[in-house]
Amino acid sequence: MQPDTDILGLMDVQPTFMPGGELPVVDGHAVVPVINRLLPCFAHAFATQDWHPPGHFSFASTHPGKVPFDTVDGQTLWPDHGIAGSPNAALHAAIDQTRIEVVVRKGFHPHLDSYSAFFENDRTTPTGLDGWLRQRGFKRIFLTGLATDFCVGWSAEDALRLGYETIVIEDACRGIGIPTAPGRTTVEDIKDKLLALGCCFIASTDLAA
Ligand code: VGL
Ligand code: ZN
Repeated sequence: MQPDTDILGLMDVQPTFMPGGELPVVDGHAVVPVINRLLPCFAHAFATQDWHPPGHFSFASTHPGKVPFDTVDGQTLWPDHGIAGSPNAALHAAIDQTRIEVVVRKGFHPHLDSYSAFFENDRTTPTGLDGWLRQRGFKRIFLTGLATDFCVGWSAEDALRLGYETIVIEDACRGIGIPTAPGRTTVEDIKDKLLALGCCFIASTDLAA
């Protein structure tokens, strides 16, 4: 480990993505204790929050006649979730925030969705995180959180393209898993894409006992 240039990223560890939340990821709450065991292995951490205004473009409820998981122009439509300022959009209360030095909120543009921590889904509007990480000298990013196939996966892809060494800690993530082909979901699809880009996948036990 390189304490000055390694950083742990917590992606959307928000109750809105956990059982009982608006867009529950199966077993999503299980990432919280894993992340709390990983945090002491790092001197630095950052977090993201999905942070949407009511009536956001990505909500099925915004599109008459549409239901969650329909698509419009390639955009997957979701249940209303991650409402800026709502209790379920907070970072999960049990997360130890001691080492979290910056929190990046994304998805606040009403007409643009944002999965990645680096760019909105137009893949050009930056969140500013790259500048922050670069100015602070971080070179290697370890990713955790929700969801493997959206926020984590898209962030990993952008991190790799931006030149960061990128490691996904698999058991510190959970995926949504939308079917894409027989026997395949968005989780397998993103993993194959990330492996081809040079992403590493490890287990939390590789870092923390
Ligand atoms: C996410 C679905 C909808 C994510 C955000 O950040 O993983 N997924 N909005
Ligand atoms: Zn969202």
